[in-house]
Amino acid sequence: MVFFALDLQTEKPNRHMELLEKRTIQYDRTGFEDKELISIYKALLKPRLIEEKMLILLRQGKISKWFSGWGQEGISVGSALGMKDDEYILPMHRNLGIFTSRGIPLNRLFAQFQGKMSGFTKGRDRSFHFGTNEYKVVGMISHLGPQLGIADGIALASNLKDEGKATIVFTGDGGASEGDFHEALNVASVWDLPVIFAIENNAWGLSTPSNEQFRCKQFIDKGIGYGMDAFQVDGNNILKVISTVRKIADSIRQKPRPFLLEFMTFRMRGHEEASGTKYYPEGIQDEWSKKDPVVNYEMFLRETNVITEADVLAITAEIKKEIQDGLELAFAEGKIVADTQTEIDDLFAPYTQEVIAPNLSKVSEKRFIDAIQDGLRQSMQKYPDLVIMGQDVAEYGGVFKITEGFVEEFGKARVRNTPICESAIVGAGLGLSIAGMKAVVEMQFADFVTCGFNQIVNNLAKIHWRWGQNADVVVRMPTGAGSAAGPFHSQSNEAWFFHTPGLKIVYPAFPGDAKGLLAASIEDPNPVMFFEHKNLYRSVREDVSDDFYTVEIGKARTVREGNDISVITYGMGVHWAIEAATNHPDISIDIIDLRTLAPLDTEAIYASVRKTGKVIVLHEDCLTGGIGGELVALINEHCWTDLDAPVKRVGSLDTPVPFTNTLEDNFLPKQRFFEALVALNDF
Ligand SMILES: Cc1ncc(C[n+]2csc(CCOP(=O)(O)OP(=O)(O)O)c2C)c(N)n1
Repeated sequence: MVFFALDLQTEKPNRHMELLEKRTIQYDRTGFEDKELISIYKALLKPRLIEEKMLILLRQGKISKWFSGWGQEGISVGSALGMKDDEYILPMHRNLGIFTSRGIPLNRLFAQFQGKMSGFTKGRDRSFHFGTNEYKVVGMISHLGPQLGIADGIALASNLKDEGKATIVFTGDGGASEGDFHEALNVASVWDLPVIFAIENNAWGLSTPSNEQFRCKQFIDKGIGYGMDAFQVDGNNILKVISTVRKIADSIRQKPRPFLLEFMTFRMRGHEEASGTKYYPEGIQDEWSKKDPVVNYEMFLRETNVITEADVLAITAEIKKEIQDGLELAFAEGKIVADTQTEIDDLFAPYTQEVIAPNLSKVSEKRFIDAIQDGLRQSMQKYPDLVIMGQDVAEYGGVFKITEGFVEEFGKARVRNTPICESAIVGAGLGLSIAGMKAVVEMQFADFVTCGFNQIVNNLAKIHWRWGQNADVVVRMPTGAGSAAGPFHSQSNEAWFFHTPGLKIVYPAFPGDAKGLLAASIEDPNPVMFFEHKNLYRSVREDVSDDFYTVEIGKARTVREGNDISVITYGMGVHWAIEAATNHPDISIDIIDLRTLAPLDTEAIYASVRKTGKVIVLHEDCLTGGIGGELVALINEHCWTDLDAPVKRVGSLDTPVPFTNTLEDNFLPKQRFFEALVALNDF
């Protein structure tokens, strides 16, 4: 039994006293000078020694959790050394060796593990869940698979800027079961993206063995299905890993395309330390310990006289000192003191919008849809780094024809038809942002956002708060009912995102606002969900400035002044309110069009309520859990002494959106709103 080279209780004996009797990994050192072989050894040994130390600290209760990479270091270190320093690596939870090989100072790494300020997430996220542009590392979120789509975006940026850079992204064999894996590989293949999809096949996903996870014999077989080349290598052979990654990266830098790279390996310890390894068959750890990547490599270097026993001891001592120094610094650092304002401020990348006023001497009548097209086109002209991605958006012009003619003007590289892969595409949008570009992602219908939901609420929304990376992505959401399109082409789902901190939500009701707010959303470096009611596309028109301009995000607008009742609403609700005001000239209605749901213009709401004392909060979304509930709560908290009647909430029925128009009319709140208005006026 050799796999515990270290006695975790006593910290003795040192692992170097327990080398294998016989080396089991064969190395080909062609092309590697002695000097490089030694520096590889140092890089390989470092994560092992860190892990030894972490396991001790864990047992001493000094750290709370540890995900082991023991036995898989060859993959992490070899991959990092195989890539160029200015190329992105997207690691997973067992890839300590990537972080160390990229030269991240250990005190910062340990501070990150301990939730200290000099880590990378201001104590907001744990372990390897962080990224750093300085070291070109984009860490994972717990959901595993979403990493893969982000790599697509980073690689797309390389192609668009003709940089000739490769990107490598990791997944485990278990994570490869997620839909994100399929989507990301598919997109990379169709778009010829220079991504190495590295699968660490360690045969277990937590406690689930491969035969309960997938039925393919080996992952490289999947390459054929995706139309990409695939290699399988012994992940425990560091030199093989380095030379393979180098070869593939070199090739895809010259001729961009994706590769699937399957690393065969084994996870020697539990999924995380607390979960143990009882499910492993008897003897399997002993068997794999003979293939230990660190011990074998060290034996090879000693057998070939590249290093001596004395070198090993000196190198070990040097790394241990570095670890100790790093730990001392991290432990000496005080705990983070919570500051609520900082926590809230860091949700978004700092940005002060400079509103560009419309040139009113040059206007023309535009439908809602024309205005959106205008805002999008002029933004494409203004920002050469802006990319539009969506299904059928290229030559076809999108199902609503908003991007008609865009390919001719901007080319197919920037107006990209996507496969039906919402998750990978939103992820790719984030990848573009990481690489310094801007993205507009069009959902063909807002309903389909469910397939990209995770990327939006967990990646776009949280990434700035977690590690300071902005997500410069606008997701366009053709939304709403009223055209007998049934339950899956009609939903209002803004409330899902309203509940998620870190997203801006814009929802215009008029062409002029739609154009200026879309342009403003694209200018904003933060993620924006941009809702466009489909039934407004061709039904409302007004004079709109022809030149580029923006409208302030976070500012409501009083559409009509009144003194009897406030109607606080947005989107289609604004038009119902105008209709009601026209039909009831006897009721003086103050109509507030919120225009932006997040951030919310609470002052405009309160000012209206204080004026009228009677309020209807109206939205097309279902009543329960809709944004109206939140608005009512705010009004009650802040304006209760001004109220002359209970605040009324009106929304759609709490059912899915029905297809046939009699049912749909019954579902929508318009009629109930008219009745509520009269009742409230009589109150
Ligand atoms: C979407 C999602 N489902 C489940 C989990 C819980 N989980 C975390 S790691 C893991 C196993 C992953 O296995 P694999 O991808 O093979 O990587 P390994 O841990 O073996 O390196 C599971 C089930 C998760 N983090 N995310």
